[in-house]
Amino acid sequence: MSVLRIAIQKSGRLSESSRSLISECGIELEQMGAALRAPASNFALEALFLRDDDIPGYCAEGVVDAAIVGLKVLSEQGADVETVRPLGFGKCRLAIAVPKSAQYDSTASLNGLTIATSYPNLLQRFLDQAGVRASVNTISGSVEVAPSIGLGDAICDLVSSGSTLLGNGLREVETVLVSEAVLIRNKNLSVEKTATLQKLLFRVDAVLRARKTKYISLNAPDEAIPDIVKLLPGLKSPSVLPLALSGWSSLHSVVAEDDFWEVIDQLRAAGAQGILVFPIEKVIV
Ligand code: PRT
Ligand code: ZN
Repeated sequence: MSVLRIAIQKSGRLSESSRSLISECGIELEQMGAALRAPASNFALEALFLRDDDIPGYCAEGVVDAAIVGLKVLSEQGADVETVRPLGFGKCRLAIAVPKSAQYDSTASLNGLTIATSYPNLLQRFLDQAGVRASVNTISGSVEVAPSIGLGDAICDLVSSGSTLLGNGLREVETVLVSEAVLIRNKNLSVEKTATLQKLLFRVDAVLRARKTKYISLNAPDEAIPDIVKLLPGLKSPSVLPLALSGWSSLHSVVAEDDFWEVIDQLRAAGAQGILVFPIEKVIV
């Protein structure tokens, strides 16, 4: 089988989660010290550790076959690659912020301002779409201090919790792009490498689905089962097993992480007791 070469960020916010994903797919990387590449011992894959800014270009050129990278790096560079999956980690947004005291009503308030950013292309595209005429000042780092040192009236930078903006006396006013880590691939992979990528994707999907779901078991009086089954659609429908105590059953199913607490409240109201919740490692449908 052809070895798939995949790039991940060397050191930074996406590194650990990228490595965890590969490891949860059951793929063991044999990294020697600080080596920039690591073959997998049990899968036709080799990982390359790169700076995030280099990843989209290398993938487009075919230096690597696939990669994990932030959507905003990819969109800023406009590299010619195919986005295969959003991966659910590295979530952040590219946002415009103004000093707390500045008057701001709508995008029209940006007219005539100078906006400091490290993402000039994404910002310019946003301004063009909004019909705003502002000047873009490209700076490479510490964008959040720009207004206080006279380098701009506003900034366009990445935000996750918002505490950096707050600490610099800035207020978020517009979202330019919502970003997360994505899996990308080169557009001209050989048939063999495409097959290896499909095999990897099968595992990635099982891991991502598992991260979004929990396994749940509970006890309920038999008359409550119809109501509880409606609340627990599961993968097909819940398993129902009789308890030793007559008139009672145990139900087993999966619930989505997103509406988990809501469902728990409804299950209790429907008569469920002894609710146990377990993490799931893989979900294969
Ligand atoms: O060395 P290399 O070039 O590879 O790394 P880098 O320094 O360019 O990137 P890195 O490791 O900082 O970020 C990698 C990826 O993580 C980014 O491309 C994003 O997709 C994602 N990510 C998620 C973030 C953030 N959250 C984030 N909050 N990247 C940067 N930030 C910064 C932001 O620039 C700002 O300075 O964190 C600050 C804001 O954080 P809050 O929590 O205070 O809002
Ligand atoms: Zn970078």
